[in-house]
Amino acid sequence: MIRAIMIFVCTTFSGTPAVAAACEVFEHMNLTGESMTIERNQSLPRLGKLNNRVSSVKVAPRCLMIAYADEGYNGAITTFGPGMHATLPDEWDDRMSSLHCNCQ
Ligand SMILES: [Ca+2]
Repeated sequence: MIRAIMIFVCTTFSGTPAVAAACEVFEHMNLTGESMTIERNQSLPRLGKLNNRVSSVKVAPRCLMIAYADEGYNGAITTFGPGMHATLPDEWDDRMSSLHCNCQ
């Protein structure tokens, strides 16, 4: 029993990067497909290969993703708080073009 717990603890922590990405965007829903990571307090004025293709996002604790419909932080704006956003609202699916990842 103790051995089983030790294995569980080791695999749990070894699977966690020392510094997790502050914000991540994904091509498909449920955090799948191509992805891009954004470090804490970094911004992307354009999303490149994922421009108008983001369908789910993940935000680390104490971080906030501010997303824009157009490149260069223009157009419609929305925010995503900490956690996994397995799907985006209809008006944001495949529309995101720039973002900030602000962390405390
Ligand atoms: Ca767009």
